[in-house]
Amino acid sequence: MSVHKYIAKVMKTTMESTPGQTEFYQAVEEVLSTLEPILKAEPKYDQYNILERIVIPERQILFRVTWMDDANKIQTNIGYRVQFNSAIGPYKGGLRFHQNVNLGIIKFLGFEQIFKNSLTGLAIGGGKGGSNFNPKGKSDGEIMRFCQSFMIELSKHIGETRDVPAGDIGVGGREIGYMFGEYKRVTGNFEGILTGKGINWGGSLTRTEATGFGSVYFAENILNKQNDSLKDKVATVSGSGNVAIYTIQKLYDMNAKPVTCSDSRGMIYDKNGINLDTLKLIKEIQRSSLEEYILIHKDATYLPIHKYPQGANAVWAVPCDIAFPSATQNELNLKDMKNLYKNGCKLVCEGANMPTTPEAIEFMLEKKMLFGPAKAANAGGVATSQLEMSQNASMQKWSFAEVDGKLRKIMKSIFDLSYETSKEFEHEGNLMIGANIAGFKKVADSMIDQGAV
Ligand code: NDP
Ligand code: 2IT
Repeated sequence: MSVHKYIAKVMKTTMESTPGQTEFYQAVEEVLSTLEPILKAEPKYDQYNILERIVIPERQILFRVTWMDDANKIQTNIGYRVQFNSAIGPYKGGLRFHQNVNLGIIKFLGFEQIFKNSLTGLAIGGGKGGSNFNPKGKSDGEIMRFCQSFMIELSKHIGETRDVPAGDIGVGGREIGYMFGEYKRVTGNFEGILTGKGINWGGSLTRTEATGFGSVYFAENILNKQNDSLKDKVATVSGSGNVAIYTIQKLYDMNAKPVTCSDSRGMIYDKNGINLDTLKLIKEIQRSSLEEYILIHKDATYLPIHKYPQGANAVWAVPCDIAFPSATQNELNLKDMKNLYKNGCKLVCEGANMPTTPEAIEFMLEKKMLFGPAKAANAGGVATSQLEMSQNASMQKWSFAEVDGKLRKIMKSIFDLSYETSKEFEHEGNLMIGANIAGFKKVADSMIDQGAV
């Protein structure tokens, strides 16, 4: 069978056997379509049915989460943990709490995580979980009771050498704390079963900053290869959560100027550069809307989402040298990419998972814009999670500088591996192809080594 037909066959079976999982199909299609060069070179992957196997999770757990709200009413949500692939290590990947979470979204994230984790060079398999719980407007007590109920079930399925969840959208230090506490209460064990823990109870320095910092280090590697750097570059950033905030912070360290950020309600443009202290105050401490930013910074503008130009994201209409989509999936479409290109943007570096639509990626590559794909560019978060696991297992505590230094090295090695692989398979500089093939190869070869699993 030709490689093209092999991929089409696996795509078709996936869609027929798991109906309605749109985001999952998008993630699978993106990976499989970039594997053509290695599938052609190495017939063993077809022979061992690797594609058929790799698109099916080893296990998926779906459970009811009931909790009591502040009005003493019982509320119900759905909890998920998809343990996708453990060929190279225990399942590892975040938990997302957001109202639009469904099985297809968790599967897309879990599938991406397999290749991302492999790229880090560390021994971590791929998994993801979460719930359709909407944290917005919930009291601290409600968040805690939800997290406790979620963990009562999740605790049966995780473990230091089995599955180690972490944060993602809607899950940060507070939620990890409540879940960790409940795990300890249920099992009686103080174990490193989650990453992103508090510094006083097993967390690693730099984990909070890692995804954003890593994404900026990755962009710097891309630019260095072009004999360029981030110095004096204007950057647009979307999102204002964990990834966006520390992307903005590191951009300042690198002497670049981030001029936008956004949340689910609107976006800020500040031509003077986003004020990091104000951003942290609004989002990390007050947990409120970005609209408050303009009360303090009169030069900045706020555009609510209902005033965005139709079919486009206003963040990507702001002229920039580099764009860092760091909010959510499919937040940068073809129209947005055309805006970026028209305004002279040279590089798109993905902090979020699958933020760029397939049509936008195609246009960007056609126009020879530079591209840092999510699986490589945002891998600093999970890589630092593994450094947290490593410190827990060896009962050590490393300094901020030590962890940051390791993160920087890991991002460089991910860049080098993706670049070298793109070259080896005759698509020099196409980091999407390089990252997907390099990530796939290690996992697929390990699956072959381990037999019919
Ligand atoms: P947070 O919950 O901390 O922040 C998410 C941000 O994106 C918030 O500003 C939120 O707005 C905004 N947002 C979320 N959903 C939407 C939406 N549908 N439309 C518009 N804005 C939206 O999450 P993270 O920063 O951790 O995650 C951001 C992205 O990065 C996700 O794609 C995640 O999978 C990815 N990622 C995260 C890693 C991590 O370590 N945390 C590691 C690698 C990737 P609001 O404030 O209004 O809620
Ligand atoms: O998408 C991701 O890589 C994450 N949300 C982080 C996962 C982790 O285990 O740190």
